[in-house]
Amino acid sequence: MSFLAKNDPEIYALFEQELERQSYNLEMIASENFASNAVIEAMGSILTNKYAEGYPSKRYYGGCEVVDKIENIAIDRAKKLFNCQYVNVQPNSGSQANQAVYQAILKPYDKILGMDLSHGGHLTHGAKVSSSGKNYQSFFYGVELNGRINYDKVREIAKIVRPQVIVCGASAYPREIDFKTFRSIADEVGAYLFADIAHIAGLVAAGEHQDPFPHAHIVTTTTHKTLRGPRGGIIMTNDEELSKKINSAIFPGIQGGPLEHVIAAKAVGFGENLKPEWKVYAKQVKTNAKILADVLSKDGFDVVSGGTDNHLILLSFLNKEFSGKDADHALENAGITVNKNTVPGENRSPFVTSGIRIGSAALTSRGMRDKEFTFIAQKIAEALNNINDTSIHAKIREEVKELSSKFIIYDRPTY
Ligand code: DSN
Repeated sequence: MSFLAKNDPEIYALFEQELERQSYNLEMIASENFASNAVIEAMGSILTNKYAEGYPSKRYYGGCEVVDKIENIAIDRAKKLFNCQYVNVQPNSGSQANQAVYQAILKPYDKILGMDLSHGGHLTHGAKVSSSGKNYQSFFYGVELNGRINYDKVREIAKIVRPQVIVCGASAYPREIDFKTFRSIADEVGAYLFADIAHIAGLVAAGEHQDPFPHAHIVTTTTHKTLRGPRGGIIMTNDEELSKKINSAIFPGIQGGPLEHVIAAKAVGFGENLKPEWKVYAKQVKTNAKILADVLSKDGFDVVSGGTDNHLILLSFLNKEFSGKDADHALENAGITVNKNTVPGENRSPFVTSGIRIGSAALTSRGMRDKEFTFIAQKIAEALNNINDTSIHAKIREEVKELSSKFIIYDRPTY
């Protein structure tokens, strides 16, 4: 019997419920994935006991000789993976990584130009409700009605705003990000280029997406999305002066003791990303997303931008009677987990929306390929074409369970 089962049956029972949910539903939230047992083991480890404020060889506590080695391995692996010189692996999340970047390079009320949240950007790219929009003046570019960034328009806006930093990278953008063009815009207005590659990092690491280096001055990513590591963030740069400012911004700027157990798990995750199999995985993630786009557009659904270059697709229901919220709910009943999302030309509130975002990374980790993704796309279409028919949703839920049971990811409890 596990320690958890013995010591805390109440929490253990909920872990069992969550394992069941993750095992028998189809997880298609584009920012989620399934970390390996090795990553999970590293995260749930004795390293949680250690205080290590500071950086390797420059700590404020004794007894850091082992965590120093682990943190250095995480740093070295990330450097190799993303082809850069300086990495901070301590950010507890992507949001904290981004907050530290701003703290490193901006003064209060400096100007940020980022992608509008409702066009696929992120809260931390200047949204008014986030500290990035409260501590700094934020301005936005977006996508055209065709769902794509118009780089000429970004240039026009940048020339008017004259920001200190331009943020590129998105949470709900199905197309390749052109870092080179972004850098030319940043250079024209004398701004830093900051690339947040949280969503696409696993593809970048595999050479399946344009590399943000050498174009971006600073790059951040989370480690748990397409990278499939533990929940957390990292910050990268090739500029030594910037790296010093970033390190001070993380500690003592906004964080205290680093989560060395998570840093160990980041190292394990990066180790997996460096293996040749990773390239096969990332390629299949893209293939699977394309299958979703193809099947659903053939079925009459409006796939934003006409397809995808990465791990996600956006469906727009502006031409349908139902909303993103309705679609999210119907698919949830059918055992398929997605999230509602705003779409270009949005005319509903962010709580309702006219679209959904669907990702392929998590199910690809379970080993699902072309045949399964074709089937899943057909089931998504069937559920949406019968948006109010709960008996059809219940039937699909059974079919989803049957498929899922053939691709069990955690064959033994990992908690
Ligand atoms: N919340 C994440 C996403 O779903 O894209 C971004 O931080």
